[in-house]
Amino acid sequence: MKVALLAGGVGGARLAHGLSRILGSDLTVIVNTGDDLEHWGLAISPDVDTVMYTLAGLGDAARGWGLAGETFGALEQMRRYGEADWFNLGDRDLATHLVRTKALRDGHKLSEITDRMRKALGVRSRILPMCDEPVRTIIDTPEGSLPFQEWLVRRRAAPRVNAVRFEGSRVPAPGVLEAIAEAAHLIIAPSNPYVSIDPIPVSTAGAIAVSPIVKGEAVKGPLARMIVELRGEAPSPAVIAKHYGKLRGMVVERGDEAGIDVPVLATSIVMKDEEDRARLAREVLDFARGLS
Ligand code: FO1
Repeated sequence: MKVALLAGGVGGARLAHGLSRILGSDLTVIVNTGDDLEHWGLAISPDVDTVMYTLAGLGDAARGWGLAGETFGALEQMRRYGEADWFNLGDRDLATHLVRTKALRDGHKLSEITDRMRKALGVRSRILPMCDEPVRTIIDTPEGSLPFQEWLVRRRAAPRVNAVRFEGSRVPAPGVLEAIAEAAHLIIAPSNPYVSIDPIPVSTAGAIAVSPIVKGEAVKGPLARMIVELRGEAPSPAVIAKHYGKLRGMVVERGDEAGIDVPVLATSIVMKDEEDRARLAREVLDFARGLS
């Protein structure tokens, strides 16, 4: 049974990991690249890397991004040179960005490079960046427009969000539309809808979404505040369901079912460890099968 998963960073990677353990090569993860940036002259794709490292079992579980056991000697040296030190690129993580930057410079596509890298790391599931051409998520704030990572990491998501927009031509990378067409189920990971899923240029109609909101709070990141600032509503899975529209089903935390007008699976959706990831993935797949 083939499955396509739309995913952003940390929450997306955790569900992807659970699904990957069950589905192996039958899973395609379509990953947001709106968070990408150029830093120290290198092409960085944080969400692609978070998914790739997590599926390879190499990710830092506590942080959710970067590699486990990472060191930051290069960052320290860059600081001594007076270079930007607000984005924490680890020493081994740098290898990924060096390989990607060189391959892009040699004319290869981001989707090809990602495929080569995930295979080198022993990842059986396919990881597809949403687009090959650069896309940049821009956060409009009262202090001006900020590229996503500058808003999230450099400014610690402090400036109020007036609007989210995307720069660059959002053409799906080769394989993205085919993977969705071939999939028995399209699943939306518990990622931020505004900055992780909306940038992905595919229809979410007929998808099954896993809520990134639990008991009024975001599982991770600034989503709860963004819902208030962008929509003027209290954060809830119902707001997420309404945002996507035309879902086939929604997976929420027990007790969070109110106001959702599509079939709901209410279970425990916070993924604290690998067992949680595998159990939630199994439940989501069973729910999806039951809806077909
Ligand atoms: N997140 C942070 O909060 N601070 C960082 O310094 C940081 C560095 C970083 C480096 C590589 C990478 O792949 C991810 C990194 N992230 C960092 C995570 C990233 O900013 C976000 O979690 C995602 O873009 C949101 O999905």
